[in-house]
Amino acid sequence: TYDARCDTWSLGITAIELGDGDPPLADLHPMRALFKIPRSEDEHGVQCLTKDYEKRPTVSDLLQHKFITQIEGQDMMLQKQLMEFIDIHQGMGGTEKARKKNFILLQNTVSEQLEKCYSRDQIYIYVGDILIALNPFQSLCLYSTEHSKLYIGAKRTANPPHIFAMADVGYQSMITYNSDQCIVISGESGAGKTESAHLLVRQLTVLGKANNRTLQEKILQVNNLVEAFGNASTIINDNSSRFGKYLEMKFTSSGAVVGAQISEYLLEKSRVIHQPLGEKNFHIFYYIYAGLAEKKKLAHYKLPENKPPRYLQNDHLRTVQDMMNNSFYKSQYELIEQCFKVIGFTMEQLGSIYSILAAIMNVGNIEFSSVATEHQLDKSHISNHAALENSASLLCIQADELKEALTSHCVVTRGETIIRPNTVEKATDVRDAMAKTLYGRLFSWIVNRINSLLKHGTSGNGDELSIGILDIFGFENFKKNSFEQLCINIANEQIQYYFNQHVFTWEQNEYLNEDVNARVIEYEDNRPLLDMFLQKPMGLLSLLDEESRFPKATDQTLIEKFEGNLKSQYFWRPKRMELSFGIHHYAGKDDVGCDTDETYFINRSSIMQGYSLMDLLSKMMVGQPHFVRCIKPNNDRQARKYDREKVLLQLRYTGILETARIRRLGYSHRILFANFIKRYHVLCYKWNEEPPVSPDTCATILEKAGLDNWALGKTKVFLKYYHVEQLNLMRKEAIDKLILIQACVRGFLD
Ligand code: AOV
Ligand code: MG
Repeated sequence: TYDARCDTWSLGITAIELGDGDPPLADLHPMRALFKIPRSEDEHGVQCLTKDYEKRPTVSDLLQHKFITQIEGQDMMLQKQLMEFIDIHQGMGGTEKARKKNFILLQNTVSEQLEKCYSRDQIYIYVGDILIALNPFQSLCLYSTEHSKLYIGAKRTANPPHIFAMADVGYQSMITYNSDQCIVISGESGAGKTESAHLLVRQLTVLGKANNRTLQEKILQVNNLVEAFGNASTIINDNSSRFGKYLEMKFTSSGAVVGAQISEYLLEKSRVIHQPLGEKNFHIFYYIYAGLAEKKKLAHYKLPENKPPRYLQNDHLRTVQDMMNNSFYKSQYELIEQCFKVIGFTMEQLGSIYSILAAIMNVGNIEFSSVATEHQLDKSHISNHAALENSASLLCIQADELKEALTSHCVVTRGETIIRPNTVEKATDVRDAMAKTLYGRLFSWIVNRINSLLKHGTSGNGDELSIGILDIFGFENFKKNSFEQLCINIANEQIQYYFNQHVFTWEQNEYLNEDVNARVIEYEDNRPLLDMFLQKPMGLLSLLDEESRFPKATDQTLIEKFEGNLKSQYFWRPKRMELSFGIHHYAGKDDVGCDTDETYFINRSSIMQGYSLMDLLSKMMVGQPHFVRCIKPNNDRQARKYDREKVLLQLRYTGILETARIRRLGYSHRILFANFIKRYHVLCYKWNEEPPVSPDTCATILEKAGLDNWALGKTKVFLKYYHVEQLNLMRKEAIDKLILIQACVRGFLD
């Protein structure tokens, strides 16, 4: 029977889903979606749909005007819209104009439905098998233990869409297909990726029945801990991720969680030494300042009690007192210390971590002045020795050695090593580079330590399964963008590329290879843009790398190099602005201007060295992906405020609508004949029977199950997600029956 709640859940996709006989009625309610049947008419609408259709109506049903008779007597406007839709739909595959018109109609329908859902605090909506999550910007009662239970092993249509359902899909797929899974969360900055990642981990630990409570607790602390070190307050998001995070939860083949591993990418280290106006340093600095002050340990860690360290001086915190009195920081300090302890860090290790953080802050306070010498005028000299001594002592090194490292450098000429003094400018750069490196290494060390502490439960023989959750920094476009935004946006382009590859290219290739008839969908490929960034030796990053090796390079020479070599429609130079360039990004075709003047691009290229995101993507490609698309309904972080234009733009650039189309036309599950038969033969054969592995056997099972719209390829069965749901439920029933019979027989024999 039709569940009245359904009308708002999936309506967003109704217009797109309309076409083939797809999910059952409970999943969709096409009429109301597309033609806006007023709520007061609901009853009527529901009745006529459920009475006359066991299944969801198809386009041919519509075309036969069945619906028109049903809604006769309702408002004329509705009928007009319906006719219009049919015209457009018939035009599909016909004129470009009709297709476009249809697409815009679909887009508006989706957006309208999202708006309706959002106004009722329904923040999750499915588009095909992709979950859209609208940021509610308020706490909703959606994540209780009861909610968590509701979504365990449940059919998708049984409950409203939810992030917990996504965790369940990943988990069930992992067990069903005995294969690794990954959940890719994307969306712009502040859209809710990190919150979604937390909720997924939480539900997965419940699903993984971590019978070892300690392990469960440890896994739940990981995100909090790494985010204290890798997140910071920006003008967009108070808890903005400044690194990419891939958390893999490890399970046994029967689905018990046994451990977790975390990988970090592209930490924005420059934030340690400099924060844009209105932004802050990484959270941890403020937490430990407040926490250590509370415990009267500032002096022990040689932290100043009067003036905040230079690296923490910004608009928000003018005095140390502000920091020390901040009760939120104090409680976070306690929480983080607790996280460390639960995960298994020793007190000694904690002491070292605090010492290094304190050392970084002291390093930042080291100042230089220039002294005139006989031969060289601009030799640098350390003007505040206390900061030098403090840093050296916290790092357990000699102050003299540290001084030497900061104020001089070695040059090798004709086999001879000569020590040259650093200018004040150079010494300042060395100091900041040291602080950044220290922080970066500390972060990596903590991550490695977490990994070895959480590896414990795994068997180590490689037969465990995993579900990876990818949460990176979202796409950013500020008034002034710098090298960091460039890196962040390139990473987002890579994720979009992966998404496109998966959803469009590979999927369509597989249909082709398997001779499965599915319509080809066109999409906007961002490969040329990625090539412009990543190609060697003429891509933007290679050019940057090359230029930064020239001792005389400046931002000016860099820009000239870009302009001379990047023959791409995606690169442009703004008029009148000497030291800047622009990128036409995939995201909304936004032009992101990058200023180089204040940001010293040349000095920052080291950020790109080492860890690339492409490595991660190739790792992820092995698993079966699931996508969560986070959408930010407004820029003001306000609850219940829905900015249509903003949402439409995000729908457009993330390719959600195209995806919905291909997902509907395509098949999200592809199972080898042998695996399919092994799993589902109980539906029409005896449990100990071994029917031949052939397409015919698969067809027999599927027909017996009463399913249609599936396809058989050369080696695989192609199914839609609801087929799998249905099959799994039927399989469970069949197996339960078997168990019952066996139990009865056993009882009888006993
Ligand atoms: P992001 O991860 O996508 O941004 P977050 O997950 O940090 O975004 O979300 C930003 C803020 O939105 C959070 O701090 C919450 O206040 C709010 N929020 C998001 N999701 C929810 C939810 N489900 N329920 C309640 N509040 C929510 V960035 O990391 O900046 O790209 O780099
Ligand atoms: Mg985040």
